[in-house]
Amino acid sequence: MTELERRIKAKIPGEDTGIVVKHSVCDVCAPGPHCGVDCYVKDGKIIKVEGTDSHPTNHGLLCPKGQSNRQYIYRPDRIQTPLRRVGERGEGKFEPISWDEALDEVAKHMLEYKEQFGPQSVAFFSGYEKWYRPFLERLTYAFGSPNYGTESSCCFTSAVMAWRLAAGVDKCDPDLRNCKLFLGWAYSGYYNGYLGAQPTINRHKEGMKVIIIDHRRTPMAERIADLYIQIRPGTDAALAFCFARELIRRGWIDHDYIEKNVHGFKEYAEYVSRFTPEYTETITGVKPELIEQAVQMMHDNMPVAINESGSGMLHHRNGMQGYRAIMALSALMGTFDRPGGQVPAFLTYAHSLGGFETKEYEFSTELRPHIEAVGARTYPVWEETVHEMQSMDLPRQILDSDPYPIRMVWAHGMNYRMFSDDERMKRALKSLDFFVDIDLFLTDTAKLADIVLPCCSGFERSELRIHGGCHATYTQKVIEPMFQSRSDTDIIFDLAKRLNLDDPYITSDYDTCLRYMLRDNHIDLDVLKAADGLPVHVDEKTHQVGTWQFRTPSGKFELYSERIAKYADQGFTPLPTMEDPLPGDAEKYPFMMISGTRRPNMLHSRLHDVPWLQALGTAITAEINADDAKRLGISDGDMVEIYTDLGSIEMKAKVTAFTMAGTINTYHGFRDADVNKLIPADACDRYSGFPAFKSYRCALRKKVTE
Ligand SMILES: Nc1nc2c(c(=O)[nH]1)N[C@H]1C(S)=C(S)[C@@H](COP(=O)(O)OP(=O)(O)OC[C@H]3O[C@@H](n4cnc5c(=O)[nH]c(N)nc54)[C@H](O)[C@@H]3O)O[C@H]1N2
Ligand SMILES: Nc1nc2c(c(=O)[nH]1)N[C@H]1C(S)=C(S)[C@@H](COP(=O)(O)OP(=O)(O)OC[C@H]3O[C@@H](n4cnc5c(=O)[nH]c(N)nc54)[C@H](O)[C@@H]3O)O[C@H]1N2
Ligand SMILES: [Mo]
Repeated sequence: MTELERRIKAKIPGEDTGIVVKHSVCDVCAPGPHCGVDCYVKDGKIIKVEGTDSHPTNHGLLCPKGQSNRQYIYRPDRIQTPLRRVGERGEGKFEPISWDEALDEVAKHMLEYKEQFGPQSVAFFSGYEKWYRPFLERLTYAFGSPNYGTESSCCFTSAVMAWRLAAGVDKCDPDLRNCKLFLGWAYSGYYNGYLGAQPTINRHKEGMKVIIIDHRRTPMAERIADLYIQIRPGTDAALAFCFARELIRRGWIDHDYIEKNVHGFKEYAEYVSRFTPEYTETITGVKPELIEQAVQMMHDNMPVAINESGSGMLHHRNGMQGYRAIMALSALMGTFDRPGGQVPAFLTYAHSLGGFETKEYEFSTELRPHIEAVGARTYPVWEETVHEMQSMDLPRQILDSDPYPIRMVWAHGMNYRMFSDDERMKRALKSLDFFVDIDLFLTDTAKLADIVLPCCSGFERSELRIHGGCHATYTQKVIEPMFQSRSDTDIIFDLAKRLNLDDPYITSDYDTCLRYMLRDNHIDLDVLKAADGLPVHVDEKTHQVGTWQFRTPSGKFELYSERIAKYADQGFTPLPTMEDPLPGDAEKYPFMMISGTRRPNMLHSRLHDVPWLQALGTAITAEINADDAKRLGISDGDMVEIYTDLGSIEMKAKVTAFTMAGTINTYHGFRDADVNKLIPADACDRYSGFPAFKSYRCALRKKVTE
């Protein structure tokens, strides 16, 4: 082997080897930390990826998902050209067509439905991907439809609702650096946010105390919990009420803070007074001694910062109110907007929290028409606080045409298996007059479409990304878009030009729109673009701790929500209250099913077909407590059937001591054992519309094989 061959084999960049390094971000978690990725490119192909050493969020690290980026983007089922359906819906038979043919046909249908049924008959949807959302939202409203909706109708937004109702802020960050106790409510950092896990472990080593509250004994709980509390899923509100009661009873609350900043304290104190430790145990399964210990630890280790969970706390019938109950503790302890407590944060751009504000919201929503959006009537508290369609109600409205028909859906990366009762969603998509899906891969959802459009991956485009700690990147296009794929935003602008829209922005281009959104920031897009795809620090932190002006009707932290009070006649309660998370037939369906717990090597449905990650164990498993398994005669590795009134699925049993007795822990997004077949659409939170993915009654039996 020559020296040059050796250098090429070792993937060493250089003029002689023809290998160049280009900087981008990992687009697997969206939004996520947007970890910096160095792509080694030779002959237009990425031959290696590495974390960017100088990157402020990942400091050179990449998780297994990030490491597998090449296998993800070079999957053999990438869509190569725009496609037009020639077979039955779902059959997967398509003919290749040109971009012009495809977009002309789509625009023709859109304009027809607009003319015949009104612009609201066309809905626009985005799956988990976030980077193009401001543009898609503006397109929807410029077209005249109110029906822009996303995957965020079942992800995290319920927490945003809780915070907007309580304080008028989008979110809060636990102030890890300054707290003495980290209340890790549903905290599983190793599995769903490893970059945040290490600082937590480091702070624990420095003496920060940790309480973890989870129904599963996670590796995180094993490693750092000074106190681990195992709780029945979906019952956290009761525990939070009991903590509140005990703190109030002992006088361990901040009376001055409450007097100045809190609305509804008296009513709240009166409500929580019934949650004695003994009563709370009957709901949560948590022993009074543990509650006692936790409350004492909180008092001894002020200030307390509380973990904020994106789904574990929210995928329950009472998720939003439960979240409010937990966050209320920060108001009682006087730690909201105080060092070591909950620090107010804003969605800066495309669902990322940069620590500074932009004009994204204005750009996205200023053209929103005054027409009732999908879900607005079913979920009035959602409509009150969120201002986009509640997509969980989309299948119902498509099928029932109530209050008006939806004829067409334009979707970016839709995965129908994301929805509860997903067979209903599939029926709804099949019943549409026209359905367009844009994806990298010919997914089962794309197979239902009339027109499928190929988009490119993050490495095949340049785009703005925001990172926590006031950083922004304009990424480098690392390779040319594969086959005929294009970036989602180019597709949006191209469609917009065909729709006769009276909007100079959505008919222009990506950078023009960005300049509009960044117009009052001290961010020069040209400086970002000249930074070789590396992050630039943005010197404009918007919030100083301790200065928060409550954006609520009372001007205070609302334990009693005046905005919910407007809907009291429809049975919504202004105080967070405890509701039974598990109504139904306990004899027939004795188990509680938790679905979609995160795993380090999986991200929803998008990585199931990536070989390296499969090798790390994507086996479809149902985790069952060892005592339950013994009682039912189930051994590790047996096939079991999990069933509800809606259907049944088969999975391999994983018998474990880590899962709580009476619960079954499963994973979502699988073609063959699709857990969302089992959860009816009405098993959801009436406030947020979020499905009860993480607390639904089911039964279990061993599969008998002849
Ligand atoms: N590797 C990986 N990371 C991810 C994702 C992924 O798919 N893969 N998805 C990302 C996305 S979109 C989201 S929304 C977030 C979700 O992030 P989280 O909201 O943190 O969600 P989970 O990991 O499901 O839950 C965290 C912990 O809460 C526990 N839990 C579940 N239900 C309850 C409950 O009722 N009470 C209590 N006390 N604990 C409960 C679970 O056992 C788990 O250990 O993760 C993000 N991170
Ligand atoms: N049972 C159960 N169900 C759940 C959950 C649960 O915990 N349990 N979690 C819920 C939550 S929190 C979430 S976030 C959702 C997951 O939300 P999903 O939308 O189901 O997420 P993905 O599986 O990543 O699917 C998104 C699609 O986008 C495509 N895609 C990737 N990049 C791009 C791009 O740049 N452009 C376009 N146009 N497409 C792209 C992918 O190929 C994929 O087909 O699932 C929800 N459903
Ligand atoms: Mo999510």
